[in-house]
Amino acid sequence: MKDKVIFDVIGKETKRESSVIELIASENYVSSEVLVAQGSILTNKYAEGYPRKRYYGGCEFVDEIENIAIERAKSLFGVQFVNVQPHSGSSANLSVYLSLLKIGDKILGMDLSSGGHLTHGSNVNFSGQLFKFFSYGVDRNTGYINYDDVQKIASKVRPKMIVCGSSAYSRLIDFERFRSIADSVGAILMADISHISGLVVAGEHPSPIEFAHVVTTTTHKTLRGPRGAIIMTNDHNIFEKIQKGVFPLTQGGPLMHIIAAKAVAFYEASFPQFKIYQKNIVINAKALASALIARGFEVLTNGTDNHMFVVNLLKKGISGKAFQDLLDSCFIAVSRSAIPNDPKPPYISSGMRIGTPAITSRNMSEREMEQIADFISSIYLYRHDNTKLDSIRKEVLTFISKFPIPKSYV
Ligand code: DSN
Repeated sequence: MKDKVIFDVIGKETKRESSVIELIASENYVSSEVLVAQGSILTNKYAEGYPRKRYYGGCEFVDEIENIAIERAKSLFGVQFVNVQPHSGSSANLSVYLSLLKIGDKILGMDLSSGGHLTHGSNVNFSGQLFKFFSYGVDRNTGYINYDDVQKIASKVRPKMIVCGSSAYSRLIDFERFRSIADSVGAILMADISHISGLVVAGEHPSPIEFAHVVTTTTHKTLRGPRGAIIMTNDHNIFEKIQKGVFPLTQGGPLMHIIAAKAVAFYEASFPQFKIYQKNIVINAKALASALIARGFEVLTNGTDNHMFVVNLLKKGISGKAFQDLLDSCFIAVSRSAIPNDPKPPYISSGMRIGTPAITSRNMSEREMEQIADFISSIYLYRHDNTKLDSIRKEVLTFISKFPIPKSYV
């Protein structure tokens, strides 16, 4: 008998996803082929180990799938070695740290409130608890990473590893400069490109592959694949350590259904349409940032080079959490975000992160960015007027109904 309880709730989530303007920078809509692969019978299979070196029998077909996923990722990113097994960005980063460093080693990463990630040294995360993390932030005046400051901190701290990449930084990352800083102190450079990997594949953001010793990325953000991650390197010695660091050090059986879905996503990302999609993500992010600035919102760094930006709400007298809840009630999804030197705790925060990967998948363009900025601005203006908010809610629902979620992209 069907589990009505769970499938009813999945039905509600399906409706929610189709009826909100999705501006969460890390979310996207996968194709139905990605969905079918990740919902396939491959979930039944245990395959601890790697192709042709498994600890279970009957792995001939999952070997084929994993090899295809690896080859596709190699060609997409132009890299020599790829591990496609990490279950998530966090487990990918954990595997890298534990493979290449000793517990307690010093690592330099980006501060969480400047746009870094939990796994880049937060003290409530394994990273901050197992390793001695130091952090760099952004320039107080410009909001950009100040590479001279990073160099100064690195020279003082002399970390074993430098982590670059972020969850909420809207400007290009200079991987070459990071590498020269890492070299100057003998550190390994890890680039976590989880947010921007789709842009990297499409040439919309410089690639870290030739500069970083090791690169991690999730597969479900701009890359538009299933929830999961991969680890890449051009260094054979590093790769051998990473292989052991993923299995058996930090993971058991790989999720073969997810690896198949990753392979499908890599296939989709190899088409010219994917390049156009990534270009449009950036065009839309720039347009939405400008439209919000024109309506009196303060955007960190005054704009963006990538798929997202952060709105500073300090002068608006509303917290990130309160604005996120307000927008949620009007069918617009954003994620609140800390801002540099945020006076509020991360759970409340003073910023709002906005991204365009999902709405660009729904074929919105610059014209719609003006409309979305109008919605956000009116919702803020009429936040205490429920009648007015009700009429905006209706307009949002009518607007979003014109942009169905695509089932396929190639
Ligand atoms: N939670 C993800 C994000 O929203 O950026 C990063 O892991």
